[in-house]
Amino acid sequence: MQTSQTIRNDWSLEEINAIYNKPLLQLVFEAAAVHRQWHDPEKIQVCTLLSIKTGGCPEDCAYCGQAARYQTGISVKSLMKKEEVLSIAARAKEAGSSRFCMAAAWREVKDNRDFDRVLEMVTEVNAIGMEVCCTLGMLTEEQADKLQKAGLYAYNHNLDSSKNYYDQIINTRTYDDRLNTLENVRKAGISVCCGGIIGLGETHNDRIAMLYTLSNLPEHPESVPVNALARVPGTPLAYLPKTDSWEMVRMIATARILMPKAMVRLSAGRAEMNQQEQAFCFMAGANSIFTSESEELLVTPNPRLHDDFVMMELLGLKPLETKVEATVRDLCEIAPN
Ligand code: SAM
Ligand code: DTB
Ligand code: SF4
Repeated sequence: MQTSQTIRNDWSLEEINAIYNKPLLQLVFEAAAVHRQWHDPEKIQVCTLLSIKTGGCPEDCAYCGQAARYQTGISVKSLMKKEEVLSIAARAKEAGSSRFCMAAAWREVKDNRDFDRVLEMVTEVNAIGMEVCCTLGMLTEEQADKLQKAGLYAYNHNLDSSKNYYDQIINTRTYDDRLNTLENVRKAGISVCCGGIIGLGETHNDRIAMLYTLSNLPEHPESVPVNALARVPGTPLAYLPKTDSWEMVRMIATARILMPKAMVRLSAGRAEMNQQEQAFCFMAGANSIFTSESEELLVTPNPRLHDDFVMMELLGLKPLETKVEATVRDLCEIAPN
């Protein structure tokens, strides 16, 4: 039985392998116990995700609907206006979201007027009292510093897969580039959001190796998104089978045991899960979800906000740390049916 009174950064591959391969219900039971030691199991962090710059990305990430080189039929959009972003953030806050994550289909941040605009967005979303998160690609130390000074709370940059499998998925940058960006984010004093994707054709050992890298970082990420591949027609991975939800449950439970303090986020893949499958993920230690006003995560479908609130009400889950004095029932009314 795993109990975790302490945070460990010295997990061995053998230990992680043993946890990951436990009989599923025993694994969920142990993860649920760890979850209760470190978190309020009735609370879920609702993060609103917004694509502030969509498509046309020069990278070759084989899963991604926004890579310019794949014919995915999405409409490319340049960087949104600050005012538009702010009004979406304000509505998200009113609807009970405590974190606002702005995503851009960039390989890396460039020191130009677009970055200046993002810095202003960060400052102003922060000013309305939300945790501001960005995911903008690779960052230098100086850029991370600027974001921190502007009021950025967290930065999302995923490992995506294991170091070994990585080059089957992305060739336009390296695993070390990713680790370097994560280091720059840490050095700037920004909270780290870092996880990965399952269902890319990787083996169980690749998943274990990714969890090994994550859980042995000098400091665990404060937030760990676990994504199931959202299969986008036109991408090289479009024909892979749907990820079985039990695989998500196993991955989430293992992440919860290894990184007890982190927020573990049930991320891409929810659109293809029913309430029961998502409930099992929450039981296994997931305590955060992405929602969006547009019913799309970035360019793939995501559950409707109203349906998420209905699910939360049904499961007895409340949004974490919302400054709005609202019950989930009120929120169901805010999000139109
Ligand atoms: N362009 C930036 C970058 O790649 O760092 C930020 C946005 S990107 C959409 C952020 C993360 O979303 C990726 O690293 C990947 O883990 C995840 N992601 C992207 N497309 C996905 C898909 N089709 N299915 C599951 N996860 C996906
Ligand atoms: C993360 O780990 N998952 C989110 C967020 N970070 C930016 C994005 C998932 C994207 C899913 C596919 C899409 O809609 O493009
Ligand atoms: Fe570009 Fe990010 Fe998509 Fe990769 S995941 S293609 S870097 S938007």
